[in-house]
Amino acid sequence: MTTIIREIREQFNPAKPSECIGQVELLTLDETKAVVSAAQAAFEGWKNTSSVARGEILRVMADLLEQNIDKVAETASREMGKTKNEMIGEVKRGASILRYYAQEGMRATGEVLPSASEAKVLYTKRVPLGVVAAITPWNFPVAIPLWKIAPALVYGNTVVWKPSIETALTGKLIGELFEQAGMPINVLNVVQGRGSKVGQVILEAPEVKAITFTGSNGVGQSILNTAGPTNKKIQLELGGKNAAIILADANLKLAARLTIEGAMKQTGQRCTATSRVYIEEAIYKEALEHLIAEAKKIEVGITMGPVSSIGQYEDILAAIEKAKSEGADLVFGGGPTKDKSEGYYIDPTIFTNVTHEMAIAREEVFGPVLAVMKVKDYEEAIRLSNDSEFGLSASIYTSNIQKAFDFINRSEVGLVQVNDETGGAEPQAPFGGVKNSSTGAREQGQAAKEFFTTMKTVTINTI
Ligand code: UN1
Repeated sequence: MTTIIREIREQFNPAKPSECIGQVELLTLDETKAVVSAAQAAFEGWKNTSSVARGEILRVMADLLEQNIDKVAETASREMGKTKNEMIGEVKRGASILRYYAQEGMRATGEVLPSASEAKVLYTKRVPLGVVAAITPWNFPVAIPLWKIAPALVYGNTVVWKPSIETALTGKLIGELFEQAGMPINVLNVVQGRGSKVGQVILEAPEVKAITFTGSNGVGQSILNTAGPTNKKIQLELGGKNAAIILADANLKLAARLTIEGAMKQTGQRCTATSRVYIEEAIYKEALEHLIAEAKKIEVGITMGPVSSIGQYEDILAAIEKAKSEGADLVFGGGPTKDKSEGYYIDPTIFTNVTHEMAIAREEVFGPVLAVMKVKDYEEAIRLSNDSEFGLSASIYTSNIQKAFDFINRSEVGLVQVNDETGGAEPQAPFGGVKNSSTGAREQGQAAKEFFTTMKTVTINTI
């Protein structure tokens, strides 16, 4: 008899750090290897299940998720700090992602092409890859896993999913709901543990054919270093330093509301968060007043949750201190809302007089912090907004159609917004960035097919 000793991890509530909300057992390295092998063994059967039947399980899962919306939202909210309302919105988004990919099981998997020879039938057929690893972050503990897992499964892959250890309880719950939905054994496998331990085993496993990851640039780079040379397919969604431009002809109230929502929703912990705003000097003063008025409406602890962990809390406060020491002017917020023993709350924070030499204009903060810059005109704004190592999302607020189209053409990002906030994503639309924000094929929509399948080109000679 072998006794397996697993590490137990306790999860704490960032809104009340002394409150333990549950425990999770972390898998050993040997168990992780066994899970990957089991996923490989399950592949043949899953691949040979019709895509319509695979999609049907996703549809049942969507219903189950909605039936359990309160429990899932409550667990995730207590685990990573997002407000219950924000979390309910995310669970609904998760259900709609599942429904979109459930339907995908009924859509075309290839195309018939003309051949140079009349006697030949030529067509393409999408086929699954095998075992796919999904490594997901804590900031969207339901939606991001589902927008990776659902397409991976419907296209016929088996999945090894490692949720962030920070949201392990939410991951466990999602795994249990998939089981209830009728997912066959070992088709979707939840591996609980640290990236540096079980994550490494997954990256190195020869059975794993593709890795989809959302998280930090540092971890993304180490995934490329480990798995890149072994010819695994890799999809990385990394950081952002998303800019908004407010022109003199914009609807200033709308621009200010959406810029603050973009910056502060989910306490700024989104890779799509607005973190820089360039305002034309003609309306600078007025626009700044609107921004501050919008920030004042936020009630920390009610409409804005705490940041997710003590690590996040310290990193964000350090970024605020650095901005002050580099000479930016603090015009709103700028510190903890209360003592950290009462929750990791940070005030919505706005800096002005920011320059591109400062870290606050260049580095991702992943917290409720907005850097404001005054620009002479649109040309200066577009030049500065493109002056970034990142290229995920960018917004322009204007009523000038020429400038809007010019921005669509020249903005170096994957997601362009006109009179809308930098964040947000709909299941049917491709999601991803350029520069250091993304690697590999786009996520979501029909674009997901590119990553989660490969193609066979079939020629039939009918003579
Ligand atoms: C959104 O803005 O609603 O990790 C989605 C992130 C992104 C997803 C953002 N990959 O924040």
